[in-house]
Amino acid sequence: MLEVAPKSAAKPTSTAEETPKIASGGEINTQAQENDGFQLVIDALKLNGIDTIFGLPGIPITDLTRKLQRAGLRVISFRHEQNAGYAASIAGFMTQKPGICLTVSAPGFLNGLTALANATTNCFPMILISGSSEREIVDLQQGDYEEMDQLAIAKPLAKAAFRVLHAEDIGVGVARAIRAAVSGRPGGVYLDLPAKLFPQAIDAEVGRKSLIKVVDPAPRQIPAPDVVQRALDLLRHAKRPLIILGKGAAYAQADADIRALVEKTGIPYLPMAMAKGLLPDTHEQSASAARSYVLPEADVVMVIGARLNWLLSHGKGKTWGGNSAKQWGGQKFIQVDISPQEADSNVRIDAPVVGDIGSCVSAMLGAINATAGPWPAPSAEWLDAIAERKTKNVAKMAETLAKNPTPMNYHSALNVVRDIVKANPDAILVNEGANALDFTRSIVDMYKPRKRLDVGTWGVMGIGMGFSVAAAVVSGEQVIAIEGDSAFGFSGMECETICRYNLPVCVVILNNNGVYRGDEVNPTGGRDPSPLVFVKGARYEKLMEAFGGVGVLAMTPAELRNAMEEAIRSRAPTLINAVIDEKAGTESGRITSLNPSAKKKP
Ligand code: ADP
Ligand code: TZD
Repeated sequence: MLEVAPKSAAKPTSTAEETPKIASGGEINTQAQENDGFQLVIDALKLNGIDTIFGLPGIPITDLTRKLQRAGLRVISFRHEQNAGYAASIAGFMTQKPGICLTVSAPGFLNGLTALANATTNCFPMILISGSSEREIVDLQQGDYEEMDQLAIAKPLAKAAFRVLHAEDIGVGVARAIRAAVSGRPGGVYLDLPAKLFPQAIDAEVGRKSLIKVVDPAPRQIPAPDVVQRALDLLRHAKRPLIILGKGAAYAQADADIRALVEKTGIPYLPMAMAKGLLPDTHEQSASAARSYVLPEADVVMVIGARLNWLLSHGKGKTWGGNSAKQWGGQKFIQVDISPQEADSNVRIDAPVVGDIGSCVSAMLGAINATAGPWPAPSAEWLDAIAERKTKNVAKMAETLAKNPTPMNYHSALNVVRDIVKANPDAILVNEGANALDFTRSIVDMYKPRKRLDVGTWGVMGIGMGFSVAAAVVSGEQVIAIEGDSAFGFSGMECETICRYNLPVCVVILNNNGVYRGDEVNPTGGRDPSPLVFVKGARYEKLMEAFGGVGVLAMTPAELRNAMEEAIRSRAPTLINAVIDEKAGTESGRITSLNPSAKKKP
């Protein structure tokens, strides 16, 4: 865009061709005489096993993206930094390695910041690396191309924020960013790299010695035996025990031990949205289909890797059997979490177990196995009552799913998705929207851990295509993105990215012409449409076709099924515009009650 390179975009000391080559496999070249900031950043990342960067080039990091690619890293270049940021964050969730998002200064940085804040909120390990302007110009407010005090702005939204001013400190900066992102409760970290850092040349030997390969970036945190015993005593004497699994449990990758603990104790469990599939949703101990029964009825609840936040009604109130909105339901809680400050956030935690989930769950299993006699199975009365509700609700759902209305509704479309996911359990499901989210979560069973990626703690729209790209890049698996038409709009341009990298992503838009639904009208009769509706009959599928992918308009479940099967068979970038009834859907999906106007109603 700019003809003249601004001051801050200093020329590197070496041309692209002169850049020292890095040997593949995480090893750095030891032949170079001199190293510059570019090279040291690349070496520091590579040394720590970072092999993929999500970003968007421009001043002052354009050359960095080129050099990263030349050095053998995968650089996935997006159309908007927010989507690159979401991609990085979910790559972090899937791999336990910090996902890296690389942006330009000020506006690019700000575009990435939403994703960084979202990563911190969701406990996803991510590092936002942004080029920035020089301190002296920023501090004296002298004005520079895209000048901004980025470090100060990032700080309240990140778990940690660092700026590196000297090439000798790049190793330390990258190491600290990695440690901060993945140790303890994972989160988003900001790393500020001013333009002047990149061309700084230092002696190659000095540079190499300054780099740090982080040893044990996410140390195990082992709970004390008496803490484990206190939790097990409470659980053992429960009459109506319940286990809740959250996305922290999915993140921990302690899948076999978590399953063993659930099965050994025989306790019914509820998965939070992104913990679905940690045990298959079809597991007989899953209480998902009896959620509204088990929450108020349970007497002891063990929460593993989930916060008692709004998604769990803060552990109190009517959902939990309390008589009023804030009243405690009487349950006793065990909370397994890596953050020592999480306990008592909302209700009393009778037995906090602080540590990493892998260590905590294995310590519990060890203690159970070391105890004489079998674990007392939960009472038949409790299990039968749950089974009865489950059977009733599953039958009711089956009846609804079997209907075949014209036009399609959420249920008839998602009945197809449910079958396709069942037949392809390794596929990764990305999901956003309001009704499109709630119905997919409850209708589509997941069979394997970390296969469901969604809007998370903030219920944020816009994660769709960024998550899809990252999921496909990181895993190589088929991705199925189930999107509300509004939700899709936040990141839809990344269809080009999906096509450019030829990723096996099948996007299904549940298109009801608007936000929540599509039948609202302007009450004044004026010329503008309602703020909640979009162009009727929009042909979203043409967006994928525009970039060489496959677009399908699906009006019936049979057309949707054929198109999804073909997308999975071909692994071609595909967008299916699944047209559903514009009257289908309720305002805000299942969280209508959070609308201020809804609250006013008697
Ligand atoms: P959900 O949205 O599924 O309910 P949350 O994001 O609210 O889950 O909670 C996740 C919790 O998991 C956080 O409190 C976080 O500290 C915790 N956590 C994340 N990773 C680990 C880990 N490896 N070991 C223990 N706790 C973890
Ligand atoms: N902006 C952001 C970043 N996040 C949000 N959650 C919202 C706005 C508000 N919002 C929701 O909570 S859901 C939603 C919006 C705009 C879209 C719902 O419409 P949809 O899905 O078409 O995506 P359904 O299936 O029609 O409900």
